[in-house]
Amino acid sequence: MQITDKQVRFFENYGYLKLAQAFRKDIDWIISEFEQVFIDRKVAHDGTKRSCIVPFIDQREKLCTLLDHPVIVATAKALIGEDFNYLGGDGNYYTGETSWHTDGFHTVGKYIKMAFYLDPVRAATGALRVVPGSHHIDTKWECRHPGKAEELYGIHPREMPAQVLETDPGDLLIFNHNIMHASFGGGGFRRMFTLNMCRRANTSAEIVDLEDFINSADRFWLDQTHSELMRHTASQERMRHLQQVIDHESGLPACSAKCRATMIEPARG
Ligand SMILES: O=C(O)CCC(=O)C(=O)O
Repeated sequence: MQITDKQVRFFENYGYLKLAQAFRKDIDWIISEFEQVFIDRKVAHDGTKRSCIVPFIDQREKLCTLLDHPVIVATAKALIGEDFNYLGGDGNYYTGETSWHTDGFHTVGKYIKMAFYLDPVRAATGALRVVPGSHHIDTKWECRHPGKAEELYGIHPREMPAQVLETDPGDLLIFNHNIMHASFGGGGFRRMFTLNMCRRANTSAEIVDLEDFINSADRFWLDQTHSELMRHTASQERMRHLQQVIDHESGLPACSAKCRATMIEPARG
C-alpha cells in the first residue's frame, strides 16, 4: 500500500488523514490482542473512568509487529520520513467525552498519532473530531480555542465547526499532534489504541523537543519508552525506528521517580 502525494498534501494542509479499512484483514487479531493486553495486565475496566495502558502495542509480541506492518511503515515514511521515530502509544477503554485539546505544541519537528478505534464510532457516539488546519500553530485564524466555545461564541464545544471522523473497525486515523481534537457522546467502553511517532530529530532544538516528549512519559511511571519485548523482537529495520529514542531517554528514570513519589497512581492519559 502506498500513500499518494495527494494524501500527503491533504495531511500537510489539514492535519489529518483517514485510511478507510486499511486494516480490514488484520482487525480480528488486533482486537483479540487488544483484549489480551488488558487481561495480561489485570486491568478490569468497569466503565466509570478511563483505563489506559502505556506503552500499548509494546505489551504483546504480535502487536509489536504493527510497527513492521506495510501500511504503518508506508504511512509513517510518507508523512514524517524514512527514518521516523516510534514513541510509544496508549491503549484505552475510554469513558465519556474528551474535551478539545492538542497532544502537543511543537514548533519544531513533526509529531503524529495513529489511532485505531475498535468499535464503530459516529458523531454522537465518540468519533474523533478535528478542527482541520488547526495544527498550523502560527495561524492568525481563531481555530485553536474550540474549548472556549461558550465563552467566545456562545455555543457548546460540540457545536464547533469540525470534521467528524466516523470510523469502523479496520480504519486507521492519523493526525498531527498539534491539531485540535475532541470526541463527544462516547459510552463507557470505547476501545482505542494509538502509536505516536515523530520525524527524526536533527537540529539541537528538535533534540530538546524530542527529549521533552520522551520525559513526559514520566506521568506513566515509565523508565523507558519502549518495552523490552519491543526491543528484543525488533528486526534491524524496526530498530531504526527505536534507536534515536533509546539514545535520548536517559533522563526519563529520574523524572519518573519524582512522579512515583508524588502521584497516587500512574496517569490515565
Ligand atoms: O477518542 C478520544 O476520545 C480522544 C482521543 C485523543 O484525544 C487522543 O488520542 O489524543
